[in-house]
Amino acid sequence: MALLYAPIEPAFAEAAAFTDATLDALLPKLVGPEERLLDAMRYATLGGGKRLRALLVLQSGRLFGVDRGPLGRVAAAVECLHAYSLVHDDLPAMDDDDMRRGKPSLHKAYDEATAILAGDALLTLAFSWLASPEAHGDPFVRCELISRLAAAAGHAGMVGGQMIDLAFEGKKPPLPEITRLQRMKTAALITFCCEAGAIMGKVSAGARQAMAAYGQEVGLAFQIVDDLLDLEGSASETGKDVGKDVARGKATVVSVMGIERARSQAEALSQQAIRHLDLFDEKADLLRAAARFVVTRSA
Ligand code: GRG
Repeated sequence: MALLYAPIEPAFAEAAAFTDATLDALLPKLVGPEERLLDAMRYATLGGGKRLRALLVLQSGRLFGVDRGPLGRVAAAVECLHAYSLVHDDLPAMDDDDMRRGKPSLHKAYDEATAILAGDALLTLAFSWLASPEAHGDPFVRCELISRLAAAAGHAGMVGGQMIDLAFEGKKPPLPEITRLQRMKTAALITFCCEAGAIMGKVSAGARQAMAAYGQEVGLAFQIVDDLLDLEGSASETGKDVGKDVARGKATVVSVMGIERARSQAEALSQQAIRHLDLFDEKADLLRAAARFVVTRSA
């Protein structure tokens, strides 16, 4: 039977408010002939999204006693990069989605050229925030954050996973290949979020490894539930069109295993994630609750 942890909603609300305020302060102000681009960057990043990645950065850092200011900057950087991935993912050449976070996708609200440029600018801006001394006083830590995030987001992570996702459309790849794709596309960035606090706290290799293992399982469970919500959820709750995976012939854990086995698999991953936190005390309870959240969420 699943253990009950403290409610996670207040931590999500706090992560969202803190991240929005940090993003608002860090994003460029609307000036000059490039104002349309800057406005689009704000449209993509502010006032929406669950802020799961920010929450994971903030809670992993809290576990290791990292200061809130630097954590806020790293959380904002991850959400900025995540927003880029959603903007590009929604483009007609990618998943071709008209709705995101309950409002028109960026290319619908603006235009495709602006969406491509805003995504590019958000991606690069995220790294500049990590390069600042305000992200961490130790330049070696900043370099580690930058190189780990680059690995998670690039060809061996999110972008590579997206390429495989597109290549698998209409095909029936074996389950291990789908799992590899989901590790890259979704779990790599979520793993970075969970490792970030350990990197910033300069903790032992064992503690960092536990956080990375936790992030992997949470990331995979999150993607399985995302695919389940695409099949069974509603557009009003998820804030985006549903039923797209079947329509596009997407290869997912759900398409291979079926709904019930996929749900059990997500549940098992959540339990496994929680076990990776066994070496931490009750300070990790919100992370334990986050692992429950990813498999019980409806949006
Ligand atoms: C480089 C042209 C170009 C495109 C890249 C990087 C990329 C396109 C796509 C990334 C793949 C991607 C969007 C994976 C999806 C992961 C996922 C389930 C995202 C939804 O995350 P939520 O539900 O979103 O946390 P919110 O809105 O709550 O932040």
